[in-house]
Amino acid sequence: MQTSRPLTLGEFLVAKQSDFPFATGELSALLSSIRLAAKVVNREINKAGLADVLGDVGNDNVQGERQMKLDVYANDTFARALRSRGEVCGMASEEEEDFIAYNDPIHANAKYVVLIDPLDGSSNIDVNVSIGTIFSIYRRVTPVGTPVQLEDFLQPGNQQVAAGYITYGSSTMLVYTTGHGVNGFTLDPSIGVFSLSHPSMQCPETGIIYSINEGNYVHFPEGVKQYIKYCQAIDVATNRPYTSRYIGSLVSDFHRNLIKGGIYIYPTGTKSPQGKLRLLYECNPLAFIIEQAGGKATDGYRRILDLTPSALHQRVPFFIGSTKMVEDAEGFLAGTPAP
Ligand code: P6P
Repeated sequence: MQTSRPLTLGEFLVAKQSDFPFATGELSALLSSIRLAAKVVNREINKAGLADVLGDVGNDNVQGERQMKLDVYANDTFARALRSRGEVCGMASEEEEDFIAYNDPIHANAKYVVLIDPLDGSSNIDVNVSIGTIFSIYRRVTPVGTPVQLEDFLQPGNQQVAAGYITYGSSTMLVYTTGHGVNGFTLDPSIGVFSLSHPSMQCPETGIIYSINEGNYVHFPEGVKQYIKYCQAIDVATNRPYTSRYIGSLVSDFHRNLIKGGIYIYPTGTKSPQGKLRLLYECNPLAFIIEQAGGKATDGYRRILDLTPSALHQRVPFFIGSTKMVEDAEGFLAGTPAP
């Protein structure tokens, strides 16, 4: 008896390959390598309390942030998975100061580069709060067959070929877009398969959840302070006060807001004069996803995907989520409060 079951990620990749008339299967193979790495990292995270993978490695990464054992493990796992296929000529990671070039003969004719935050929110690992991986994929802009260059990585987000994230939460999900909508796949650990669980994801145009670290309130720009007070004001006509939800794990806060509607804000502040989040491997991929799901992502003034990167680890202020909520916040930043 044929029992109906959701498409697996592998079946979905093959079915959607026709979205790319000149597809040769390379992007599908690249996404399959990310799928494999996600399963391997998921396994380590799920036994974090038991295996010797908790805690830090005793040094800081290029960001000056304490490097957790699982940060290093995730970085190495994704780097190995990407290197093991011939589709990627280089990788840039939050955990690596410079990009990694795959200049050997196998990768010389590869046409994609990958930028990745292998394990975002890793400070939450030791307290069993959900964390995530974020990835961004571009076609190289330098000639195929030559060594990959920094300019292959410093492309505006509107040039992304694909972007996605894995959230290691109550269940493990892989969510991605190739510019033809957003689809979510949930890992069935009993058979080690990602199955289509959230087809054609759409972000509600507005919502009642705002996500921001209010502990930094005194450091926020005046417009952000006004927006927070707007969220907290009583107005039944606009469903306020809103609900404050801040996990401290970008992927988790983003994923909840994508599904339920909401806004995530990491603005400038004295501790983070440019903002905290990185344009290339956090903001751009999530901005691609949210726009494909009908939402919006800006730096408070400009579309994230149109920003021209100047450095691998460049930070930008980040306003992302339901279109109306982002526009309300922009209104306060522009000095004109939302109606
Ligand atoms: P704060 C984790 O370090 C991260 O990059 C995001 O996952 C998270 O949303 C944010 O930083 C939390 O930063 O300053 O509020 O602790």
